[in-house]
Amino acid sequence: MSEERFDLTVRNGRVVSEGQVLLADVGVRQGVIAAIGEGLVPGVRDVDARGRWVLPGGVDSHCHIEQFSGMGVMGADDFYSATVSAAFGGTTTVIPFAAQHRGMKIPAVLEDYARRAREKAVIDYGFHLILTNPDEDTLSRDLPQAIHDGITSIKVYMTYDRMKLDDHQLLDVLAMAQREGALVMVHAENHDMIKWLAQKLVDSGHTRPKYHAIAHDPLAETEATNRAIALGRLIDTPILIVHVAGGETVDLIRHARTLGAKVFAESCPQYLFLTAEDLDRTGLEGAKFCCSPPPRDGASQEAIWRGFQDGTLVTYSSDHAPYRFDETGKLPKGEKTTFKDMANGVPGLELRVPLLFSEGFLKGRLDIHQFVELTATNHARMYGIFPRKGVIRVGSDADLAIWDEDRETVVRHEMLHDQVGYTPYEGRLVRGWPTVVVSRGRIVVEDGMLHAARGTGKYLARGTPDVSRNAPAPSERMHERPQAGFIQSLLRRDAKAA
Ligand code: DUC
Ligand code: ZN
Ligand code: ZN
Repeated sequence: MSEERFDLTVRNGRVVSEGQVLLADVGVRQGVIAAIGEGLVPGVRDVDARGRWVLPGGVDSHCHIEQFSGMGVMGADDFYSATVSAAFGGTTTVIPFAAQHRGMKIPAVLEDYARRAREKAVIDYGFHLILTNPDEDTLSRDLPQAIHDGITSIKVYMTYDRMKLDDHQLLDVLAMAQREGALVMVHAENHDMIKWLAQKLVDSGHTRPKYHAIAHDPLAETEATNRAIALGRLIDTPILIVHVAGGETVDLIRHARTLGAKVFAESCPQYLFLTAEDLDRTGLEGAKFCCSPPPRDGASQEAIWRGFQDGTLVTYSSDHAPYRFDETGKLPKGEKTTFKDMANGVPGLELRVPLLFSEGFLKGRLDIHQFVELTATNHARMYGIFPRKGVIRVGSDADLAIWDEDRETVVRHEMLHDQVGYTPYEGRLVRGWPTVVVSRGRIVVEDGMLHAARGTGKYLARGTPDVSRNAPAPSERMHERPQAGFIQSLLRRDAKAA
């Protein structure tokens, strides 16, 4: 072993590394993990992690940062406040969205987000692209170029008037993703069911926040998810269903995977720790809990835990979409705001990992390896940044979070670092907290203090998503679709012509 000093040595921690727990030191040089072992030579900086967990820094692969919503509302956090907030909660990589709204050209959209993030981010980041206009030029030129530049995942919407793609367009996007090696993320809710119900509710004077959960009926989620899975299966292309909320949707995805469908899925803290009852608070308070799909009920929460436990759900993300409780966000029409007017979304970048550490790992619902996969490793694999991110391995970026499992925290918004002004988790007791957070070997947070400057996060040009590790296990229910080969030959012919 080299005797040359490390830049940083993290000593005597319980290091979680690729399915093992090691009582070991981690030595870091030039931002990269250079050694894992006992009795490593000192670092220029030595951090004592005795009695603490040393885990890969979290990767949050679904968050909206400094982004206009489909309704044209800007979120409360910019790339600085969002990434600071993420770092304080043990997350060292974020993958937010560069959002194309109708009429915008993709290269200009990407350039705009890249510039804003470059100036402000304190941790590393990539981008997914939100796609609303899959026309011929976009599919044949702009998207292949974006994918080549490291934007290797694309989010599409099946709902929202100004975002939604129809099934024909979804198939075009899936075929392009297959050709170019990208992953398609799907917001799956049936648009017409929601629109129809919402109109009936408003017409009959039911406008309070709790009716948001009624308009977004669980069946709207299940139907659209089923359809998205069928579209993916039709042309044998993987899809990832984002923000799964309902128990029936989890069951549907599990079933489709037993048939061999390449469907992957994500869920979020709001579907584990909130319910539709939270939307029924006094006055308009329930607006703070409004997101789409909405939180459901206790049975759905249990189904989501089961989905995380058995691998039906592969990533746990925040879907951080921070809208202030005022005219700029949740209450555009003040006291007269109806559930249809409110910006949809909840904050979660900072509390995402602490909530799962407390309620998942420390309460025995997940073991430490499942916890690490769900908060970091699976995101890195699914979005093409593994093994650079999401794992403690020699050669990987030194992105670490040192966790004190005994620390008890009562969540108060004042202790958080976002700009949204409230948290849906106010007053909750959380056990365990990341006391030191390291990004590429730099200590960015230590004992409640920030040590990173604006603009020090780096852009990650991502590689091809690797879905193989999270693919469904072979089962006797899997069956070949006899026509699948013929459909593939049609796609290959199109690819050649392109
Ligand atoms: N729903 C979305 O689709 N995006 C942002 C937040 C939300 O609630
Ligand atoms: Zn969405
Ligand atoms: Zn989202």
